[in-house]
Amino acid sequence: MWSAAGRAEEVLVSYDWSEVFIGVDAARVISNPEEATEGRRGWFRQVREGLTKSTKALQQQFAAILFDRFDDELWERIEEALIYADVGVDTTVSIVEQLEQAAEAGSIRDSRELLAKLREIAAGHFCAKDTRIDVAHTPAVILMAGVNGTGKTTTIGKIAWHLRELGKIPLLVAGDTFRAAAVEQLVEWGNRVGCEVVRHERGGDPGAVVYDGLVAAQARGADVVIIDTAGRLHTQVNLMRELEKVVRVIKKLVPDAPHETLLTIDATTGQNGLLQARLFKESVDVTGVVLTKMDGTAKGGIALAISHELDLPIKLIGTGEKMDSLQPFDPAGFAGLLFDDSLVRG
Ligand SMILES: Nc1nc2c(ncn2[C@@H]2O[C@H](COP(=O)(O)OP(=O)(O)O)[C@@H](O)[C@H]2O)c(=O)[nH]1
Ligand SMILES: [Mg+2]
Repeated sequence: MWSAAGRAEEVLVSYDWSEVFIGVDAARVISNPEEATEGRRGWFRQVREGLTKSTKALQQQFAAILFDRFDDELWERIEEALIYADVGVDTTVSIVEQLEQAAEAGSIRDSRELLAKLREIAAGHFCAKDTRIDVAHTPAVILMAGVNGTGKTTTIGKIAWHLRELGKIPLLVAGDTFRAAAVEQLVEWGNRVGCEVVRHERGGDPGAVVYDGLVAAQARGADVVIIDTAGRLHTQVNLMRELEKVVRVIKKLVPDAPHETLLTIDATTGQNGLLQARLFKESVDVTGVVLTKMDGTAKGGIALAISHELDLPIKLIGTGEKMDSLQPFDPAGFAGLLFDDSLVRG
């Protein structure tokens, strides 16, 4: 799907949104070819832009490092820089250990080679599971989970838009019945994308609306059902029970579903996002993470911590509030941009 190598400027990225999904026929892509080309170029530019704050912060950290000797002080400085970027202690220690071993083995001679090795090792720390989204079912069911404000509803709108572009018929289910505004927001996205939204009155039972949504999808031949859920954090236990109940309702109608349970994590919350992911993982079978608000954080390293420490693939990253501010995730491409050559001079 991707090829990414060497210096950031040389990273070759080619992708097609039909390759982001399992079960989407590339021949059905309805965007015009010029737009598709723009999309390919767009990944590199958008993710780099999204990582601007992270890169700047890392540049400052790396500027203070002298690369004249590969000694303990150097490894400590690099460790500090990675932890500062929210790569997480465990992941940082593992990466720097491998870097040290590579240096001892004589495969790193200067700062540029060190950075190239860092990119390679970091990319290898991302969870190796499939980053694609499985919609190869009729209907395919995607459950969206995550704490309030992390970007569930927005991400649903963005995914639905891409699916529509690819000729699929999405149907959205307003399972966050707790907040009236949440239902309105989903309905608005449905209007923008041009797809149906199944909703109940505010305060209703999420299980009931999910049930109705799946029945409607089957009756009307929708291809992909995307279910929004509530994310109240102050009632953690209730929230998890509610999610588990939603999953049980889904299984009654579509036994092998949900085919994807995507967890949205707000990248600006740093290590807190890691704690949230742990909690959700205990209750539901999370198949992947959508890391949102990448554009608003200097802590882009959190992507590594989440993926490595929780063994969860990051499937998408949010780089803004617009319809097309959603990007597929590529471990090598991402590591290439996070640790690009601007971190060292000369
Ligand atoms: N900058 C930025 N804002 C985002 C992104 N994703 C979501 N948002 C914004 O974050 C806020 C909360 O998003 P929402 O989808 O309502 O979160 P939910 O409560 O989990 O459904 C909204 O103002 C969104 O526009 C992103 O990738 N980047
Ligand atoms: Mg919402």
